[in-house]
Amino acid sequence: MRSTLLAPAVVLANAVVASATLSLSEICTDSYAKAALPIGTIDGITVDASSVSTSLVTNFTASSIFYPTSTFDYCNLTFAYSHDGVEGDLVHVEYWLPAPGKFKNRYVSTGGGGWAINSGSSSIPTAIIVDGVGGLTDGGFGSFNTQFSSAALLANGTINWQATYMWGYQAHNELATLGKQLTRNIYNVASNKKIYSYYQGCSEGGREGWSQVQRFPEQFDGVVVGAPAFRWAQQQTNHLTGNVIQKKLDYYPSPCELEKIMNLTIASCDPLDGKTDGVVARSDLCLAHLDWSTIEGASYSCAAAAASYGSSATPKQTGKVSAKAVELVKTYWNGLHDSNGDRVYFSYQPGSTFTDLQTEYDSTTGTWELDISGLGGIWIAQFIDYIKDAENIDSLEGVTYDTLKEWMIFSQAKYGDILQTTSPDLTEFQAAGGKVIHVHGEQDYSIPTASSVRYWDSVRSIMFPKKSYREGAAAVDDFYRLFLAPGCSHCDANAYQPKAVWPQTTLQTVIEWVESGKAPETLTGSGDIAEMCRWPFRPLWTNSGKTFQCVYDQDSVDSFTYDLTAYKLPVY
Ligand SMILES: *[C@@H]1O[C@H](CO)[C@@H](O)[C@H](O)[C@H]1NC(C)=O
Ligand SMILES: *[C@@H]1O[C@H](CO)[C@@H](O)[C@H](O)[C@H]1NC(C)=O
Ligand SMILES: *[C@@H]1O[C@H](CO)[C@@H](O)[C@H](O)[C@H]1NC(C)=O
Ligand SMILES: *[C@@H]1O[C@H](CO)[C@@H](O)[C@H](O)[C@H]1NC(C)=O
Ligand SMILES: [Ca+2]
Repeated sequence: MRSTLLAPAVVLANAVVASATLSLSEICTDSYAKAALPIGTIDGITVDASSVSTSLVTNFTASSIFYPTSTFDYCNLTFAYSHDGVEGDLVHVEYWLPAPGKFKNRYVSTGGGGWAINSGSSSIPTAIIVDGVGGLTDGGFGSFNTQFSSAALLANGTINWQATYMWGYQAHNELATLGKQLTRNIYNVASNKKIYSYYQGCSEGGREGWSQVQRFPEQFDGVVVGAPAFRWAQQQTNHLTGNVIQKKLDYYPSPCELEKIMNLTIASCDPLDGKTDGVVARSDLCLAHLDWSTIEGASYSCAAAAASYGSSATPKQTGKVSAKAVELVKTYWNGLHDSNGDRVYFSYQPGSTFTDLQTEYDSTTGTWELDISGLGGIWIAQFIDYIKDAENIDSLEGVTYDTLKEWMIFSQAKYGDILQTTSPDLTEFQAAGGKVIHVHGEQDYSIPTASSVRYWDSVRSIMFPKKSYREGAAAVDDFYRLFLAPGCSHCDANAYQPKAVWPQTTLQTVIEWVESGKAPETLTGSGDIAEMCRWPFRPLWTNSGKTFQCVYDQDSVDSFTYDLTAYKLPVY
């Protein structure tokens, strides 16, 4: 009797290497890692055991707006795998491991930004900070530093579908599936014990998070997404809208004239939220009540600036804000319409920087000229014109509002199932108990804030079609909460609205929601912006800026809600 009980215990003690009694340096060896590889976890991929590499990093200090500053030790474990039958395929994954004594049964995938599928060592620390294993992938694009845009086309100019699917959603699904099994093996977590899994990412990283929630409802228990670059076909192409308006109006403002308009917009709209603190917390009220008479004709002056990395020298700029500049900005904020006057897309909120309207100084002619947005241009050049490694399109000759609409419709038709990332039916994710916290800066200059509101509203109306707006909103609250961060720019605070704060402990908040059932009513900020309201509630100070409330305001909801009448098919 005794011996039969003892025997398996002994076997277990020998086989199990990891436990809280081991040190970080004991688990951070190539041989320990090799024994823990998630081999056989995913059919059709082969893990290359010889590729394993481990390195112990001590006293690493990580600091970001996305997590509290922290100094810690971790083990950097990397390995490579390939998809069987795909020629030349090699995907590198990197996992950061906390000390066994700190590990709390958590795994956290992290995403990229722009055309990168990972953020190097800047996002992944969030995992160690919550006592979990962190993961990032290179998507199979070549190396951890290779962007998807370098791998998107094959040498003969055809789309690299393998890379495109990896970018769209496949690489992240593999990263997390392998990462969870690796975590279980490394820390010897019993098979009946849950490993909580999380995701955090902003911008493209936000889109990557949604790509998983929409397709793999059981992959993550909690997801933190910021300003997602989803509704891809519209989002990428829309970066060119400002340039096409400039061409149509034949007006190319100096950066100083645009900055002056922004500064005056901020000054004029700051108090509308009930508190004059330099933050435009109610850009909806700004849109409705902006005092243009304070803007047109205002004098501006900016000193000459020397050339610096990434920007050429600019001359001293002085003048008065022109009627043409005002018309340009009004048209820009009104959003893209086709030649029938039907709405194709929407714009950024007033108060944000005019990034898509930036011009370039030509020192030979002494004039400001068209500077085509590379964010929009690269999409058209590579995915519609099939020019390998192109960074932008050469010109906007002959490009009209209708062309932009056609590019959006074509992009959605050709790449929609891979890249659009706006599937609104999250029924299975909700049923699996998943939770999402979604944050978007209200003064985002690169991804319209209304883009996130639109997706939230698509989820509400598709999942709860029989409920009223407010009942539907309450139903969505059960598993998905959207917060607009007052004054914040694109996945960041805001140099022009210094009191704006990006919420820094959102991963901790979603962990509390998942593991302790504490759903966040508001998100924690700091200083004047101590709390951030969840949509559709809106911030409002009363009592001369002394009392803060999150209020329901139908005009505000209407202001963020657009009817995209230019399309026959739904655009979620
Ligand atoms: C890490 O920092 C602490 C405190 O500054 C120091 O005592 C320790 O020696 C450092 N460890 C290593 C390995 O550098
Ligand atoms: C982790 O190790 C891999 C492989 O040696 C290396 O390429 C990568 O840069 C390392 N990551 C960090 C953050 O040091
Ligand atoms: C382009 O190159 C790929 C990879 O070599 C090949 O599979 C494909 O058939 C080529 N397509 C054309 C149109 O040449
Ligand atoms: C706009 O305001 C910032 C301070 O937020 C200031 O540094 C800048 O000079 C102003 N720009 C113009 C054109 O007045
Ligand atoms: Ca304010």
